[in-house]
Amino acid sequence: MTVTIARENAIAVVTVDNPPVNALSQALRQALVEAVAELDADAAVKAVVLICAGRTFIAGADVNEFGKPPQPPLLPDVVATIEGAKKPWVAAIHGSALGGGLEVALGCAYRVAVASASLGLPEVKLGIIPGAGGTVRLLRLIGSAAAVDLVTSGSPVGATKAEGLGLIDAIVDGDLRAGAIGFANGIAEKSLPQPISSRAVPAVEPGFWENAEKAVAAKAKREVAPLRALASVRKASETDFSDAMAFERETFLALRGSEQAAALRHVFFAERAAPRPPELAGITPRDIRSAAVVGGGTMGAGIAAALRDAGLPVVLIERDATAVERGLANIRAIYDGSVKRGRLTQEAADQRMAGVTGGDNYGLLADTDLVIEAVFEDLAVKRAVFEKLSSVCRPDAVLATNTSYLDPNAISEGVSHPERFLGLHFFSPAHVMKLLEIVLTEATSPEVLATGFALARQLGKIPVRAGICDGFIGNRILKVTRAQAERLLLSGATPSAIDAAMRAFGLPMGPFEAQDLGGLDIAAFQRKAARERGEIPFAPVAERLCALGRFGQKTGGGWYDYQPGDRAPKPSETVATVIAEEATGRPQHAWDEASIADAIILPMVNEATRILEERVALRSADIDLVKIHGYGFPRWRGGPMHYAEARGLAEVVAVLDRLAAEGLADPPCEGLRQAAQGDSFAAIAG
Ligand code: T1G
Repeated sequence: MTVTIARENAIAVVTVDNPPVNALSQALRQALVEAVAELDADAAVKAVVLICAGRTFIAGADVNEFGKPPQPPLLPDVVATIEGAKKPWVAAIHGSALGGGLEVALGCAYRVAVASASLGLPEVKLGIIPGAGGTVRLLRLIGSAAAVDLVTSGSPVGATKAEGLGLIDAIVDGDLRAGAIGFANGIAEKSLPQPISSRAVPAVEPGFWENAEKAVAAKAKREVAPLRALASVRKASETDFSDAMAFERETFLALRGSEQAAALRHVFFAERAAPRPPELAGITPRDIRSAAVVGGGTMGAGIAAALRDAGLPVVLIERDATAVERGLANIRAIYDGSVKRGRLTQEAADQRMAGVTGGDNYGLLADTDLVIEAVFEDLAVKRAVFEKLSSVCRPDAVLATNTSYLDPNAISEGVSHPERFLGLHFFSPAHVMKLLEIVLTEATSPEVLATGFALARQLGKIPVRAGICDGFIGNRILKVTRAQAERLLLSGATPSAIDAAMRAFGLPMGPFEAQDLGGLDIAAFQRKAARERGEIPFAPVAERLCALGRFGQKTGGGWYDYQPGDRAPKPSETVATVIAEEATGRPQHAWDEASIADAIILPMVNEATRILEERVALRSADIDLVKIHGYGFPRWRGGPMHYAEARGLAEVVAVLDRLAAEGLADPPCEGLRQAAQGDSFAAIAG
């Protein structure tokens, strides 16, 4: 880490260089305090530019220091020192000024930025709140409403919006360093602006804080930090600066040690580790500059849109001209929806569509770098596709299947150069869901696996390596969750109580609402395939509902009844009768939210541990990412594996033993018992 000072006539340029993102380590904080003293003492210096080397301005406090006791100089003191400097400091921002980085910039007398810069206070996404004056200075600069939005959402704003808010003083065109020096020369002879900390807080409308609290609570649900952040901004508007700073610091320190903060930090680092798995270190991926999708249904169209969103030209192959048109229409519908929701301009949508070529001639793929198959989940149909691809594509073209439940080893039988084949399991809607399970076959080469991970980075997805088993990682766990949910139905719980308990736990919806939304027939199809493999899937009630044609919302009834045009689930007498019949003779239990959550979540952990033992997943954090990004597991719980470790694996084993003794769950697998001895999954996987 270095902080260098250069002098451009009367302007001193302080350059921070602390790769990879100029995080505010203890050494950097110390160097900034020393720079203020040095430059205050230099009469030749009339103004100071604070700029960063590398990809970004200061991106925040060093998250690696969070688990340790704070070391002086504390960031609030660093910011106060800059704010109290005798010479005006100008923050020159590129990349992202985030968290403590923006707080340092708020200590400066001025802020300028390049147009591509972003500024934000993402602390609530780490389960904390700004801890160096962000909630106390911001509203003094941009007003309470804008400050509340920035602080409680954690979302950054671009430089143009920042300028409109008054968060920055100017946008610099061209070279930032030269532009910032020019700006500094322009203010050097002016009197220092009033420090933000001593500015008055703009008044708010009556009821502002009460309305803000309702809005933030509705969005935050069970996350603690956003409401605490709001409380800190409100405190800043109702008390003097020093009291507000004390309140902010006290709140920040209390949250920093919280379970939610630990969970969100775990996810933060897991997401950053995922695209660069250690087992692929040093392996060069193939370049992907063109792609094709075979199959223009829901998944194929979503995958094509995801590829286009990443700027790749796409060929959409279907079996005939009519199917091609239907596939193109499916992609166009995705972009029309984005335009309608204001996510894309019409021009951008047209440009995305222009990059898609439809055709029913595989010869179009003769020079395509990557082809993803997304046709009907039938082995013979898929094999036929890959037989054609093997004969028309380049031998080094990467061939991928998007299958959810079939065996990629079986699909790839007969593919030429099988080392270039892998599974790329997208989640619907494929252009939205972040998770991408990258499934290797017995033949997949490390280079092609690395290409899958590089593609994920190109698409902005979270990649997780998966070995082959029924359902890979996510859907295999989902099968256990659904079987568990039915076990609870037969022991006295109702679909509504189970769904409510899972929503209370933090899931976006419960297992029965989710099945009604997706359709019960999909799982029925998978259970039929499982029976053909000699397995005995447990779904006595679901089987009977399917036999009654109750496939969910699309048939007006599934686990719940639905009034025409109304998607609100209503408890169903028909379903209650089927449950009662199937539950006959079975012991009944009194269930509450906590016991239901245990009986659903802990078997999830048990199955996930089996997945680790079998090396289908290599790391417990990968399984957390699968559940968070593929199935909506709450981030603030860190994922099922982090949740289990935080709760204590010995307790998890004890609860599962109790449930198993009552026939309500499988007993803990050997790997879970072993992990419990060290209270960590590291013993059986990283
Ligand atoms: N501390 C330490 N390391 C960090 C870091 C941070 N704040 N942010 C990123 N890294 C590492 C990351 O682990 C990875 O490391 C590398 O940088 C590239 O990250 C007092 C208390 C800045 C937008 O929440 O949003 O300030 O794997 O792959 O896609 O009020 O990183 O290469 O070894 O994400 O270009 C507030 C979090 C902290 C910013 C860049 N700040 N970071 O994205 O690169 S709390 C944040 C990001 C705070 C104050 C409070 C992104 C990025 P490695 P990357 P990127």
